[in-house]
Amino acid sequence: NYEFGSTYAPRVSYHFNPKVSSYHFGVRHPMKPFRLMLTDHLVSGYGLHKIMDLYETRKASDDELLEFHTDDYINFLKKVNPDNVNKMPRGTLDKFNIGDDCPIFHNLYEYSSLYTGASLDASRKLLNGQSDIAINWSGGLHHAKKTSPSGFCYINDIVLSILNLLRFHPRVLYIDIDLHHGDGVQEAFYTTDRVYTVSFHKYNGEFFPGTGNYDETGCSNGKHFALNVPLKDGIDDDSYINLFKSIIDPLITSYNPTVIIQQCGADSLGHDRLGCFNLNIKAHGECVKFVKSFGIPMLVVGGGGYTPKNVSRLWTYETGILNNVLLSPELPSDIPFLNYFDDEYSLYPVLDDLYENKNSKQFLEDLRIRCLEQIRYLKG
Ligand code: ZL4
Ligand code: CA
Ligand code: ZN
Repeated sequence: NYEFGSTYAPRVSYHFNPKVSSYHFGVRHPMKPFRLMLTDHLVSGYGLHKIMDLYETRKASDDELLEFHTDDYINFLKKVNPDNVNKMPRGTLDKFNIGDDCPIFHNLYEYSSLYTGASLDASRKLLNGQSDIAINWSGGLHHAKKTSPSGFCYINDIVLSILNLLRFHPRVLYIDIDLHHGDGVQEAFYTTDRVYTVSFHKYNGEFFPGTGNYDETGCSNGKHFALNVPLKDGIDDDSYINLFKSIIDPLITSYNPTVIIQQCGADSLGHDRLGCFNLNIKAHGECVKFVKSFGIPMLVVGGGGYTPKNVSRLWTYETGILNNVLLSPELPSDIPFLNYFDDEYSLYPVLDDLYENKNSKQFLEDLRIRCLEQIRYLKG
């Protein structure tokens, strides 16, 4: 490991509770909280826990969850369990969107309040100036709605953290590089100019959650304060990085946010179980490094990511970046679950060899121009 970029040495805090990795969505469900345990072991295996402030996080309180979600929904989450779920009044499961994506599993409420508590703790560290960068890999559950779960997300820890940050921050920028559209966060702040949301994602009108075309740009006071970057299968490292930088650079300069929250969903990597992009770990990380280079306080959260070994590689690499440390490719040999990495004992496996890039040069250039036109509305 060696250090880089010594000019900006942010104070970094890392928010985690090992308990959050012990819940099970059910056999074969792609969302595996265990990936968080794997990440934590790799982070400490590389010695990164020694250079950050570590906080074991608490559960968010009901009152905190009610800052965004409805009473009705929170009460349902609190009382439902696998044994009583089929005895609920008719229509309850449909009303609360319970099914294969969002199943009722044991201690679901505890799981949700734990990852949310970690994001709220992290946002508090930024608010009181004790951290410049606060990390919660267990958060980033961007689909959850005010009155229901969606796409593996029950409580929207991002919306709740942004609401917390808005108490003192005039302008919050939300950047979402998960494979999926950050619909829950976009929707929550669609009519305000105090939060700018931007999401890069796979889009074809059908792919989950179905929203996120470039014509969704906000409404009312929020008109021109939402940006969507709809992409096709197979996007590669260079195309993604170029597009990301050429959008985020003018966006940060024009909007001038006082705090940034970046959702780092790992399903945009190549070889993801639910994915269709061709990104390598270093390219994904380059997007985090670029945002960090502006020196604006950052809340960094996880999100999707369905090939656990690569999720943990990525988030460990990004923890390094946020601490100005470039990690050696050689994995630490003394970590629990080392056998998970037996495909290749490297932090940087080749992940860009699966899909054809369906994003032509012309398509990407048109998209870039469209996005820059949107950003230009911010001036004057
Ligand atoms: C699964 O194998 O596209 C859930 C979900 C459970 C186990 C057993 C049930 C088998 C893939 C997905 C049947 C599963 C049918 N099990 C799932 C329209 C859909 C309806 C549900 O990264 N079926 C819904 C949600 C997406 C849909 C993506 C991304 C979250 C995030 C942030 C959420 N939902 C079609 C799918 C399986 C399953 C296998 C699955 N679900 C893949 N994509 C979806 O943005 C955390
Ligand atoms: Ca996204
Ligand atoms: Zn996703």
